Amino acid sequence: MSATAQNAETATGAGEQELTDGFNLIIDALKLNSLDTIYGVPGIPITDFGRMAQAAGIRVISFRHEQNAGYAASIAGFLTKKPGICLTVSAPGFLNGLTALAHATTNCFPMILISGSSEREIVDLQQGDYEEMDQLAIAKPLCKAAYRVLHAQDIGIGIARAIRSAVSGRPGGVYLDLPAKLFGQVMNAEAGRKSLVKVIDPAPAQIPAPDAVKRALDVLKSAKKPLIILGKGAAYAQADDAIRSFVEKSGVPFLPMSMGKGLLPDTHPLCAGAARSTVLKDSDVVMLIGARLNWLLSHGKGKTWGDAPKKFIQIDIEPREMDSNIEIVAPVVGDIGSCVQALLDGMDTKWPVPPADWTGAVAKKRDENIAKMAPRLMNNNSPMDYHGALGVLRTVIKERPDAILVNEGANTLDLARGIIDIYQPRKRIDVGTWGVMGIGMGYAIAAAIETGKPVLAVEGDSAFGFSGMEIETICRYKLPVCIVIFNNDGIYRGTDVNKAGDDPATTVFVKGSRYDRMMEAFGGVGVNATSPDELRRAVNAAMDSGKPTLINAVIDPAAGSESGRIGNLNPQSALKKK
Ligand code: OXT
Ligand code: ADP
Ligand code: MG
Repeated sequence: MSATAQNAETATGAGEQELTDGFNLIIDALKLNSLDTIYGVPGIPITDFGRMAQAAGIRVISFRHEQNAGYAASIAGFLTKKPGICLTVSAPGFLNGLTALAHATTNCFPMILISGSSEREIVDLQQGDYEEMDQLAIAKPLCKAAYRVLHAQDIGIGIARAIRSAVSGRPGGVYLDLPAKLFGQVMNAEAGRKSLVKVIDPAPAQIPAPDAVKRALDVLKSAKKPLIILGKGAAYAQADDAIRSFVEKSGVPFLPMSMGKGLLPDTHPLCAGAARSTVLKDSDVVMLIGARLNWLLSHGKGKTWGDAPKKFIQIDIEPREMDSNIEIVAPVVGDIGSCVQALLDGMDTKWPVPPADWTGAVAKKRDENIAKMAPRLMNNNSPMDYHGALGVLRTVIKERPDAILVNEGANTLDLARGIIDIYQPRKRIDVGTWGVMGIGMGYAIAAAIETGKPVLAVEGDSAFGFSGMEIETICRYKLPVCIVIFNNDGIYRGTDVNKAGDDPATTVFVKGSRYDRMMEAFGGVGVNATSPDELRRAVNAAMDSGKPTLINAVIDPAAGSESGRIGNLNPQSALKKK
């Protein structure tokens, strides 16, 4: 039964017209568009809305902080290609959700932040309403689109616009402002039903121009040392079979970006993940599929890319992405599914495999790097180092390739990215384009809710702190999430000393903290693991049982390096006192 019909039973008396209101119309509009999960934090003016949505069959996941609910919504968008919905109260709740909305936009994830707000008349005259703030104006520069609905009859259109804006073209974050008064506005139920919009074909296929496809194939065919880079846009596109066929048919080595891992398994013979520096430097033609030439790819220039001339082919839905950093000789604008299919269709049966000296050199470098790493992953040191602990987790994922890996931290992130092989698409989710700390628990919750698969969250102790309170949410909803905290007593390392006074150094935490005990406070399983063997036993038990578990993995405080693998980005003062 629709929420409107349910409500109508109470609103209709003999001879009265059937009525609906803002609450019910929003719920009906979401359901009509199969938006069946909301991540949020209740409070004025949306408390009753959350209750009513839950009663109407929408899954409403209540968090402890809006930022985490927002990150959950953002990754739900990435995993499902439907906009993730985050619901917040006005001003402070809205602002807490805004970081995640900006994050979704930056990462090209579809998300809608729906926030209650104060009354326009009072806000615009700045008369000091409860939680007064001009939220629409603040959200606008941080998202793809922002809308406000003032009248109940516009709710259907408002939500339709928000959905279409979030998922069409380059996906992103959308803000929807719903002033408190809107929720209670009453209107005729039949007119209300008619005002709702089911969005038809919200993300229409964008077919690439045949000329552009031919140009791209010609450039690729001419290459002596070709490389394909698969980014998180390729993972988002859910064109998994076409992408795999294209890579295999072309015979070109591929380099997955962090969240592009698993589109083809990291163990695939064409995977060049373990020969990253070599392929970036030595390749002559690079085809980017759903990856931007931003800082993560050194903007396509500089010593990372070597001195030899290089040609770039780029496949992206956003035309303005082309030439953003350097010249793209073969831009292919369209959705990745359509583009890759067109490329496949355009490859004749006699497509030449790349020269064997190139593919052989890539494979040799990759195998050398993997062999060099292998013994380090097998150590059983206590306290653990990153390699010993990650060697264990690598096996856990190998044995459970459908589990989702959430990963944040600095060393914990950078080393896990290289060491833990991923075997299926969209199974690794992490800090993304901003390298942001705090996505951990929100991502873990949404991954479990949206996919029903077990989740392994590998967290630096600092990273975990940004969203740690949500372990209560994980226990409350009984989610199959196993959190492993790489506890090295601090940010990057736990060894810094403040020589100027009694305060601790800026990068260190309480030594020997027992994060596992936090989990026990909420009825979850907490384990303190001091060796790889203990870690293996604890993670396997958690993944097998599906019980919410937090493992405090004790890591040598001296094991990490400043900022992990991006220490080069830290500015240094020439005047700093030693
Ligand atoms: O080819 P070469 O020889 O170069 O070798 C490469 C690969 O070929 C090889 N490789 C392999 N070898 C063998 N086997 C296998 N399987 C294999 N796979 C790969 O390994 C090397 C490296 O490969 P990789 O990683 O692919 O290559 P590289 O060169 O590193 O790639 C470059 C990048 C840029 C693409 C990559 O480094 C990358 O993706 N980096 C992302 C980095 C990032 O986003 N970091 C997070 C931000 S750091 C910092 O900002 C932090 N803060 C500040 C802060 C943030 N971020 N947010 C907020 C809201 N507030 C504050 C904080 C607070 S981090 C942080 C907390 C840190 O402390 P924690 O306690 O949480 O964590 P710990 O550090 O553990 O203590
Ligand atoms: P990574 O960080 O993995 O390198 P980026 O976030 O930089 O990936 O790039 C993702 C790119 O994918 C963006 O430029 C975005 O426009 C593009 N994109 C996202 N979805 C699609 C799609 N369905 N079709 C084509 N391009 C897409
Ligand atoms: Mg740490």
